[in-house]
Amino acid sequence: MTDKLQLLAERIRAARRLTILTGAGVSAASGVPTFRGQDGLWRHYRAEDLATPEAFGRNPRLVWEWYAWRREKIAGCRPNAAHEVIAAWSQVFPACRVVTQNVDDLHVRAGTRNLTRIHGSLWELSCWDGCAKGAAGWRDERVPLRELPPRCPHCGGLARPAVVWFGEALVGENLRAALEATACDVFLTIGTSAIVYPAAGLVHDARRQGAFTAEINLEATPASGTVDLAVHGGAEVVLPRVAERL
Ligand code: BV8
Repeated sequence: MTDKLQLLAERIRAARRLTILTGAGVSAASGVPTFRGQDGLWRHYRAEDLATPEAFGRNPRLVWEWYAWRREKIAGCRPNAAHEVIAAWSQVFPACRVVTQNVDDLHVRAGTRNLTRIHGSLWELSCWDGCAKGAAGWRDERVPLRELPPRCPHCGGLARPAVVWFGEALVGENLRAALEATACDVFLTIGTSAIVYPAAGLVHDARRQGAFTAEINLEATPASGTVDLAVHGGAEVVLPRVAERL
């Protein structure tokens, strides 16, 4: 492991452009449940039953009960050492870009710069009925939410979580930023099962452009066979150990 950490530190130190893709595993040490792990969110629910516009259209209250529960759980969570190292690198490296699939905003709370939240945020809502003012979305950090489902403050219609559901396109500017970030010298994919696209395709795009690619995860994923370096360990343990070698 130590040799791998030393190699990764050397690659990061020599990099001009560093891109970091994160998934739920980066927030696991903060107490935020992952999706597909042993105690994951999807074990109690089927993604298709909750994280799709069809599911919301069928039963907005059920979907909101799930998101309200996640908001309450995440409200009590704090950024962990993995978030802190990534935030520090985003402030120190002039060309460090962070692309997260996470909707918990813990990277935001850790002070991460050049951050693209490609699946949106649990702390932002938008108008399900698509009214002009509500379509852009608004921040709502109330815990608990007094009424379920919450209403759009602009038109009184249904509000939805401003996240990207399965079958929904990513917001154009976020997808563009994520794709641009694959033009880099070092691409780290950290704490993601590498199953959800287009996020899972980014490491392949980076490799095709000549980036040194590395994965930090507790277990092997579909990306493990692609990356130049696979480090098995918790992000909250590995990242500080790499940082101390820089
Ligand atoms: C789209 C909602 C097109 C918010 C989520 C090819 C190309 C394009 C699309 C597709 C494609 N193939 C299939 C699709 C469709 C689909 C998809 O990818 N399906 C999968 C299931 C096969 N993709 C989409 O629908 C996307 N939309 O492409 O639209 C389009 C174009 C035009 C017009 C219309 C449509 C939208 C995808 C976004 C879906 N929304 N969530 C929410 O409620 O959260 S996805 C959900 O999974 C989360 O957002 C999460 O971010 C994401 C990925 O999960 P992970 O973060 O990886 O978490 P997971 O639990 O799976 O894994 C955790 C990992 O951490 C594990 O590996 C574990 O070992 C590790 N770990 C745990 N602890 C630690 C750790 N690692 C390190 N340290 C630790 N301590």
